[in-house]
Amino acid sequence: MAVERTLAILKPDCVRKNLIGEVTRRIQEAGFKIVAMKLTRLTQDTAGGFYAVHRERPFFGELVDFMSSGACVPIVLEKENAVADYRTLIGATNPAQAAEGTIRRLFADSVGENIVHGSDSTENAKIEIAYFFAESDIVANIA
Ligand code: ABT
Ligand code: MG
Repeated sequence: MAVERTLAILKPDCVRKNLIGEVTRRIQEAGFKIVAMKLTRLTQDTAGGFYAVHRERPFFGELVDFMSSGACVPIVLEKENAVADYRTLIGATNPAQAAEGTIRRLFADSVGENIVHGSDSTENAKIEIAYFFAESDIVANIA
């Protein structure tokens, strides 16, 4: 299997609940290597740009309000099969339907406030990583 990168975001609800450490620990224990990470706050514009594919959906306004409501933590993760394995680790979009033991099942309140983001394909991972990080921000080959 190929080594891939994926974009995780610890969303504003994760930061507000003081779960940055807890969620990051679970990600690392699952074998993902952190190769870039920062604390930032999205604006309505940058949150809307990130979720542009959902622009026409009825929940878009709430999604943008939520994602710009506080700080978040974008993280670039590296691992074999990272995109699919990270989606498995976080669980389904709706925490009520997420598998037992997944990050969303454990910590998320609702489909709209679901603790973490994960890229859904390697193509989107590349686009999403570039949305937050320059290639020079990514620390490759750390032990
Ligand atoms: P993200 O990792 O945030 O992209 O979530 P995921 O890929 O699991 O699910 P998608 B479909 O991409 O949802 C994007 C965000 O929109 C919210 N949402 C989605 C709703 O609020 N209501 C809905 O009916 C659906 C389908 C959930 C996601 N994020 N947040 N925050
Ligand atoms: Mg998505």
